[in-house]
Amino acid sequence: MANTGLDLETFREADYTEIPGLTYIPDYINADEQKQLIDSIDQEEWSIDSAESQRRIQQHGYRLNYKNGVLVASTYIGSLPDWADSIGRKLASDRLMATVPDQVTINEYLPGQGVMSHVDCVTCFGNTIITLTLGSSCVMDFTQAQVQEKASILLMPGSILVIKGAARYRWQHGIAAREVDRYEGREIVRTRRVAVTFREASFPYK
Ligand SMILES: O=C(O)CCC(=O)C(=O)O
Repeated sequence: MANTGLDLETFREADYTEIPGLTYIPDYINADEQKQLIDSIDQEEWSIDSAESQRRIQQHGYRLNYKNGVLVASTYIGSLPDWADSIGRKLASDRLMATVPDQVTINEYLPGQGVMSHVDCVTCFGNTIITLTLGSSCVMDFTQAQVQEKASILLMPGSILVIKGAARYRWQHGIAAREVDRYEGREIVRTRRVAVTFREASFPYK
């Protein structure tokens, strides 16, 4: 994929100022590419995340193994699929990520599914986490327990969310398990969402 020549200044202004380090970029991937990406993703093997959530996931690059929520091992499982590598290169050439990401986790959310509030593993991933939304929109919630603050952001299909700095390390992010989101007075019915999260695996877990 070509460098989109993003005007990063524009997006810096569009940062969610209440959460330093969070940048939302709509329409990063166009509708045709989104469809092609979902087709490519569905050709790969899915596995079940955990007995409780039953969410389907894929991991590429490195497979992270968790036991009771704690990272116990990371295994190199090969280079990223071409489509993921191509988006990863675009993220790096758009200067959204310092290096080309080498770990990709894909989460499938059917209506009613979500993900618990969490901070992405600090020791196993680099400073920047980028999540691409395909399929359905959804509302992601950011919470900061110490100051009891909460902010929600609507993620539209084709958008990316860049999470770094305080947004990465001080705030937790999660998605409520529900079928309809309420956002700025509107009700938005969820359909199937496929979220592709790009990360840099970091030593010693490489
Ligand atoms: O669904 C998303 O956009 C984010 C997924 C996520 O937080 C994770 O895989 O750790």
